[in-house]
Amino acid sequence: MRTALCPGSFDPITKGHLDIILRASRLFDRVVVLVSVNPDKRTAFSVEERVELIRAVTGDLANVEVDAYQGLLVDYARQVGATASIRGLRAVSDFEYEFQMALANKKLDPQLETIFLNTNSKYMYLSSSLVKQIAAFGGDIDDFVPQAIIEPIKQRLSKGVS
Ligand code: COD
Repeated sequence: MRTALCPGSFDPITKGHLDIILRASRLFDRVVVLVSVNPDKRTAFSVEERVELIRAVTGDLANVEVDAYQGLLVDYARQVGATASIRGLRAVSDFEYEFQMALANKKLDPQLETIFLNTNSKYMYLSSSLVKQIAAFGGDIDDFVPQAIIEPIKQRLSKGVS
């Protein structure tokens, strides 16, 4: 059985993330969406909230699981027998960061491959930060996050982004 990870902050999950998860689920037998710690980001949603939001929109994908982990990605990958980490690439601006991370992970564990899926052109501009900013100012996020989580996100962020 081939297992892949879709790691990220998912603060919160967007339609861009979901598109990558969906496509990964067609390529691998089992996909674990992993809420991980990015030390460079201060998150608005707790780990539990992010996991819950992802579960709410991936429940219909039979081979997709959601988990959270506080350590190194390579350690989690070994624990669950994952052979690939799937990352989404939006624009050239993503590349340097993604490339650095892929090379570091390869150094830490040569068995773990990083696979890049290009963004769906519909979601090229989309990021969690954009969603948080628009929702915090009462804007319409319907085009940016899946239907099932629009209200929870709006309610949570209407009091302002931390
Ligand atoms: N279209 C397509 N892909 C997208 C879109 C979009 N609109 N928006 C985001 N994505 C992609 C991102 O490019 C990324 O690949 C993925 O979705 C998740 O994005 P984020 O922003 O939620 O996640 P990041 O980049 O903050 O995740 C970084 C990790 C948390 C995975 C990283 O810091 C990590 O692995 N942490 C664990 C500790 C570790 O092992 N560190 C060493 C790494 S070298």
